[in-house]
Amino acid sequence: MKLKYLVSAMAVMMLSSGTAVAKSTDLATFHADMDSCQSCHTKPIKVSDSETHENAQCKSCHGDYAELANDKLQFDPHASHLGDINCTSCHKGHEAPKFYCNECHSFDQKDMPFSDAKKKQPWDTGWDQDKIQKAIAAGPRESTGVLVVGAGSAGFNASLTAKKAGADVILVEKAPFSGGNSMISAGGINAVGTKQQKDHGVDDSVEWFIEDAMKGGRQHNDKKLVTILAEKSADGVEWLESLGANLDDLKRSGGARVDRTHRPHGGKSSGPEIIDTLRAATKAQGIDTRLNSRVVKLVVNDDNTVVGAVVHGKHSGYYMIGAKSVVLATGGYGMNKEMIAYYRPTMKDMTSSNNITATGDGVLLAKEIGASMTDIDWVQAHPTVGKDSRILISETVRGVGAVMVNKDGNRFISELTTRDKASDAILKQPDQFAWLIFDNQLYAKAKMVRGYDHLNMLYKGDTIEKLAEKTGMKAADLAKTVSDYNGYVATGKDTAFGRGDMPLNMTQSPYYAVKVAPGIHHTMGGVAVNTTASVLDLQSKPIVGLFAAGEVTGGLHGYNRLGGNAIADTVVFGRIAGENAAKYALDNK
Ligand code: MEZ
Repeated sequence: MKLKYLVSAMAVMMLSSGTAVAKSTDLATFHADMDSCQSCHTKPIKVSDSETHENAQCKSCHGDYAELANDKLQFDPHASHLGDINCTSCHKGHEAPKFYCNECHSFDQKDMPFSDAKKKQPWDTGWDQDKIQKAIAAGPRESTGVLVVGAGSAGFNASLTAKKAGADVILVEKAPFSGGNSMISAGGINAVGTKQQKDHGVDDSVEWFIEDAMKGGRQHNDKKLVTILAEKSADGVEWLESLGANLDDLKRSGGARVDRTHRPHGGKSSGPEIIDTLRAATKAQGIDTRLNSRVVKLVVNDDNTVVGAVVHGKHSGYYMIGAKSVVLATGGYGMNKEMIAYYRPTMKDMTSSNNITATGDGVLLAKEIGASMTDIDWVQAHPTVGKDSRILISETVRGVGAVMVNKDGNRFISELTTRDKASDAILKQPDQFAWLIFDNQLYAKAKMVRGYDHLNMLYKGDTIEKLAEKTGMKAADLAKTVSDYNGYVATGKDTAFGRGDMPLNMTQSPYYAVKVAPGIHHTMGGVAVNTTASVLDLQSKPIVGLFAAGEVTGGLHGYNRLGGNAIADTVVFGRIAGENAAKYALDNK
């Protein structure tokens, strides 16, 4: 019997009878009972913060995720959109397991092995100032050219670029898995002048890209940053493709006048595609990537030049890494309730579509050493987060053709307007929610919709009347909405709300609806940066040795970000930050 089957059989035995292996309340005790500490650990025991050896051991005995996939389960955590992450992210050796899926979903996961294990205090609650000061006083335990903080798309792109430029790189990530918010992004990456646009006959220009982003941001964006984003966006797509990502499909996002959001073919979500690619490239480049490693302080010398950071590692404790330059790629603060309550109190009770990692650490770290902030209180609500959930219903669904109606079944705005306007409009509807409705054509075309179906988020009817019945919409109103909309598709002109792109009519049964409401999605404000991705101080001068990219920064998106510009930001400015951080490190060796 293969070990993987043996173990699941044991887990079932434990759960059903409480016999045989019942005394093992955690994974470590269980393995020690079976064999010895060496079934997981090296001898002598030395656990790296990434728990690399332990995870290799898990996979060598139990198989990799593909082998563990179990299609008999309603929800299979081993075949998730998080990709190939550490087993110990969820199956903690000496602690109670943590079912990370439930940070966003609410799966009824009863049969997780060792779920009765006693909870140990999580390793990274609170920052111990004494230990931070001791680590600084002890001096760097090791040194590198570039230290990148945060392993989402911006951090991976910065690391790969810095390494390519010839610098030594260490990439640290506080979570037990990499990917950040980028990993759960579903929409895609905006770019102008790509081969894909040419192949699809899309006429676009850098000027249009800039105008759309500025209009979306209500002209509050830093135009110099927007111009760089537009000019370098096609390069960004080519770079991801050169690393192995597929971005063949195109769709239109809200606020864009043409199709410029690049996505993987076959309707796959863009985040997992991009992050899996970047993870693999980082590994192939041998970049020292450390999980469970939280940066708790930026270290500066007397003239406020950044000379490294103090890291709190899960197993290695507090230590200082000396670095010629540091790149902050820590993401936004959309999951930090206190920061939301402070900067944007009107949104404090709103759900958030963000990954649990988006806690604003970079803002706090940079502020502490005198960085300036831009637009820090500007927070975007995405109009279509699953009502009463944290699951984003991607803008792609509207881009591919879904129609948005209120609780009675009436349209109230163009589905492709910008997010700020769509969110405001929903909040003015009765009961402050909306339905996205679509038919079987869209279901077949947009693969992600099958994911929502799998999560039981969709209402379904064989006819429009049946759909109205299931959702409580007014049948006559909904029927008129659908009939009017089909008329607009036929004539190519939405005379009601001026929607620009209507790729599908709604004629093919079954019909579907998903209930949505606005949720926190992107924090537009953050650390102030210039065009070289240098972080600026309160006098708007660069803080020497400190760079930043992605959602931790402010200025690029103005008051409201357009869909598809966040991933573009992480790639374009991640690469710029990596390049300049490497240059600085190599020039100051
Ligand atoms: O850029 C985004 O945030 C995006 C495209 C999100 C989405 O609706 O899928």
